[in-house]
Amino acid sequence: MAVVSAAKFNTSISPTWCPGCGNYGIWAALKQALFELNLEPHQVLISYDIGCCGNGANFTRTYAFHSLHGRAIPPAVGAKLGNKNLVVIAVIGDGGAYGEGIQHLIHSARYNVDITVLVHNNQRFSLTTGQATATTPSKTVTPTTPFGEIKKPINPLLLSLDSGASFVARGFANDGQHLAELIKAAVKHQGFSHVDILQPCVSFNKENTNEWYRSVIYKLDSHKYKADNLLRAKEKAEEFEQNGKLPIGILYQQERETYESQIPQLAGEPLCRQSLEGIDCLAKL
Ligand SMILES: Cc1ncc(C[n+]2csc(CCOP(=O)(O)OP(=O)(O)O)c2C)c(N)n1
Ligand code: SF4
Repeated sequence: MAVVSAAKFNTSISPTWCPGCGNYGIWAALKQALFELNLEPHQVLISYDIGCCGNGANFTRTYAFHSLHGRAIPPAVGAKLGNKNLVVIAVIGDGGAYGEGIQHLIHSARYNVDITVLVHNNQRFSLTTGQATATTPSKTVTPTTPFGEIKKPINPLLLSLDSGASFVARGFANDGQHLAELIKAAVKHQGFSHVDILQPCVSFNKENTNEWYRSVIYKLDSHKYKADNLLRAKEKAEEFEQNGKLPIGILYQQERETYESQIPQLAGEPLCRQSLEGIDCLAKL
């Protein structure tokens, strides 16, 4: 019998994340979003980074590519250029997205490739037991910062706004319904979508706990906050630094031509279906 729920995106393998990990909420919201978008597993390609978040590759039934650390975005871009009919998503941690592979976030935002990047932001390199990343707050003690982090954290939403991302949002792992709505909007958006997801890591981040997040998070009211203004979005992105509050929701959305829509060779049939007949690859050598 056909499965007609988000469970159709399950594999036979159960998640191995720590009990209480925020990755469970993100995983459930992602499957719910794909289900509500009426997508079938074969219509979706998820490129996973290395890390706890990347282990979702084993538990989620879609096409999947498990990349190198910090490199989930380039294969996602390649997949989209190769088959524009696929829904393409990159799942990546803050260590990979905002540290080791930060250039890929900046450039694919600038290109406005039509992919969705979901960052599991737990403010630690969690799979390798909790070292500081680029989003770890100053003064935090971790295995690599035993006397407290002395560097200033980066603001990932400001970074992608400044890089030209046409959809920028922030979600919370443990507010599944709200997060599923954000993921749906991000996937539907034609262009580069960046969703930074606040994700409690119960094993290696004892500061940014579920309770702490709930005390500082508030939802953007779409009747009062219009996400069409870059300056306003930047102000929202910086609110935590100003008043200690973390707005979740869509901060910015703008229609802008995608990279692939401007390349004549990508018009018509997806590249992977185009015939190579009559093309002499060595002609100009
Ligand atoms: C090129 C490379 N550098 C470092 C590592 C070691 N490594 C594996 S997982 C990981 C931490 C991942 O942290 P993050 O990207 O934040 O994801 P999380 O585990 O928190 O989900 C590191 C540093 C690696 N596998 N490859
Ligand atoms: S180490 Fe942290 S991020 Fe990794 S599975 Fe455990 S709680 Fe989740």
